[in-house]
Amino acid sequence: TDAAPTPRTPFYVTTAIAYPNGVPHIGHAYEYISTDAIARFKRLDGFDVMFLTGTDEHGLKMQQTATKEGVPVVDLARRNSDVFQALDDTLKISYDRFIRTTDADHLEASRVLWERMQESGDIYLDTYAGWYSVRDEAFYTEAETTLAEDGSRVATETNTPVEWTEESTYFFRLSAYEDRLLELYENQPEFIAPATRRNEIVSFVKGGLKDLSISRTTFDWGVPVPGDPEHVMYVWVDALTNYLTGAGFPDVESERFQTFWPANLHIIGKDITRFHTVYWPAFLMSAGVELPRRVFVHGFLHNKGEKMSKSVGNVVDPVAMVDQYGLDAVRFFLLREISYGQDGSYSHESIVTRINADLANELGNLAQRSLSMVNKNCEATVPVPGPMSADDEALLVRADALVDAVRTHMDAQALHLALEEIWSLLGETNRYFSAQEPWVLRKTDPDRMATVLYVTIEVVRIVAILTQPVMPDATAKLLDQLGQSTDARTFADLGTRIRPGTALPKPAGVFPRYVEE
Ligand code: ME8
Repeated sequence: TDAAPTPRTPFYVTTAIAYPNGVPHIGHAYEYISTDAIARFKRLDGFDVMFLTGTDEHGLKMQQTATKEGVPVVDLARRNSDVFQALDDTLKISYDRFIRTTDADHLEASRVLWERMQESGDIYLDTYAGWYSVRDEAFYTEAETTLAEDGSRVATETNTPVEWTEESTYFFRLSAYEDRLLELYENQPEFIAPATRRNEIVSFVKGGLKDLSISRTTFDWGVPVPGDPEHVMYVWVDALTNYLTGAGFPDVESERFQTFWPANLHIIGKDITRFHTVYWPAFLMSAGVELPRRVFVHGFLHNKGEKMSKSVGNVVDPVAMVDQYGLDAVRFFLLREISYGQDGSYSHESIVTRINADLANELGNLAQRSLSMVNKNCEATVPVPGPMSADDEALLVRADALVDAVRTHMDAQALHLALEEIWSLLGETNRYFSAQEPWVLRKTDPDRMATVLYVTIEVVRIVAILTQPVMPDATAKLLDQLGQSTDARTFADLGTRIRPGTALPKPAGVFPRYVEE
């Protein structure tokens, strides 16, 4: 009888859900690409991955944009949500579900979460009087605002306009969670990463927490408050709940919830750290739901170092970027160039440099040169290697150690270091290839040439397998050219060597140089 297959370890990863009040920009694309690389990496590493992304459709910002555009808010949400989903498809984002907060199961999840917080005695009715930024969908105390020169008031941190708001709302007893939150940051230091973000949040919470207004009565575009439909939930309450909806909440007995909750990783941008690392764990503690394991905060992308803004006119359309440079190049550039967790900058020049130096030269050339030599001189099959020299052995030992090094970086969300590690091996392999001069060996020692080519294409195979999460298309082509069937491309396949005698198709360049028009 067959042994029962070992169950794969689940891994639940999410992106923030974007406001579809406009179309996506490159910052959104960056978040989706980076999270997708993490999800793909985990799948190739044998995990049972669930990857959730989507759109955050309620709230005043959506309502006001719709009014300004003269369209019903449901239509605005649908139209732009579709654009976000189309972007995901263009970027080959391998999500398992694209959630919309107007989905029926999400309304149900939000209702139940609210009821559970209410049952805990953490929700009470009062009057909110304070400042509100529609752009940030956030409440600010007067101390968190500044008077601008023209006499208008803005949120100091985000420089967005705030308006005075006074209405009857429900409050969440956030102040009661101060100690428990600090305990969480203390006992589970990996809950917030990078550490700089963690430190910021710890000092914010130590500064004292005020109860949070969690409903609105002056507009109705939101999830109705259970038992009091004059109120809609504050958009962040229902937005954060999307992560639970994706796991099947409120059906906590379901296989999905049992498998995937708590989420392993929430990926978010730096402007929404407080919502995810203060409000969200407090809501879950109140509702008696287990907390996610980790929130990783990525930085902001700047165009040539300048903040993107519609008024400056430097908002880059990610689809145009993909049209210009190609998808794999854009994905590679963003993940290799920017230290994940810090702000980063992009420019035409820096993208072209990465394409030509890292992709076309270091990887493309090496693959093309070694594979064409195999094609011409080894009857287009993987050659049989002879005895290994010390150089051969050293290179293969290093290549075999790569997966562990890369995994360590990926588990810390150091995506840039994972790629740096891979490219450092490529540098070494290029030096090996030049030093061994297989094109000379072709005449002087064909057996030795066969060994050098074998070692080189074996390293290219290892690199291609490990780079799939970042460049799914180009690596698929490369693995085709290496004669690797589609079921021999996981990290488990790094444990065996490329098989001599494997027939190889005629190679063709996979990483073209970028040539200026
Ligand atoms: O905040 N660079 O939606 P959003 C990098 N609906 N990332 C950026 C960026 C930039 N220039 N600008 C924005 C929201 N982002 C909420 C989220 S989650 C329960 C609700 C990131 O459309 C931003 O930090 O304003 C966030 O992670 C994501 O894009 C969506 O931003």
